[in-house]
Amino acid sequence: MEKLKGIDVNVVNWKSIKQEGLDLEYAVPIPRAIASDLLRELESNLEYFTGELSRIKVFGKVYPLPRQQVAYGDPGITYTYSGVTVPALPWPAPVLALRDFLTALKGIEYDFVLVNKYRNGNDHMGEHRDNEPELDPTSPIASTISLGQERTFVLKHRDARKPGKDKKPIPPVKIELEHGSILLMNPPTNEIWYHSLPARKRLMGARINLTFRKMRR
Ligand SMILES: O=C(O)CCC(=O)C(=O)O
Repeated sequence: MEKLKGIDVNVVNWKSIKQEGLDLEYAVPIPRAIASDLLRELESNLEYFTGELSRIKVFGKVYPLPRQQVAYGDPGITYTYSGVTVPALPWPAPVLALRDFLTALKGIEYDFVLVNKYRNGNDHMGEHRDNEPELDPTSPIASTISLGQERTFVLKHRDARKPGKDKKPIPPVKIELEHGSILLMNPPTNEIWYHSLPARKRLMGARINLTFRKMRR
């Protein structure tokens, strides 16, 4: 993806979103036409996990994952999902180009990416935190690149999820993730806030999200 190299990373208009324990940076640095080329290239090159890795276990019952998923990374990196550990697959060229673009933008050297494909508005991701022990705690945990259908990303403070009198009335933070956008979740966001991508039944378009991470080694 040579076109990514032509984007001037010094003029990106970053928006900072801050609250107690929350530190996000959001921008749309990839122009529409380039983002659409990238989406097409990923759609024709990526193959998603099948079998055991395309299912999740909830309270002991197994369900199909409500989205498609695949993981890439440097040699030696493994990925644990629903109790199964697999080696990250070798980087495909368009994904590597996006990783290098992030390094040019923010100077962070990511070594792993989880790719999620939401085929339409029914596909979603439930509330969770990316606080796995193998993640490097000093790097922005996930630098999320969004391509395709715009979807709402919802963050909820951990105290707003507590039951009964411990629950605090902290409103959720909602961000529309646009085609060609990047969201950085800086520490300590992932300790204190949960995030999700709720279903939006009326939306028909597909979205690919790439969440880059740096593993502790
Ligand atoms: O699709 C998204 O923007 C959310 C991805 C996400 O939460 C994750 O990969 O942990």
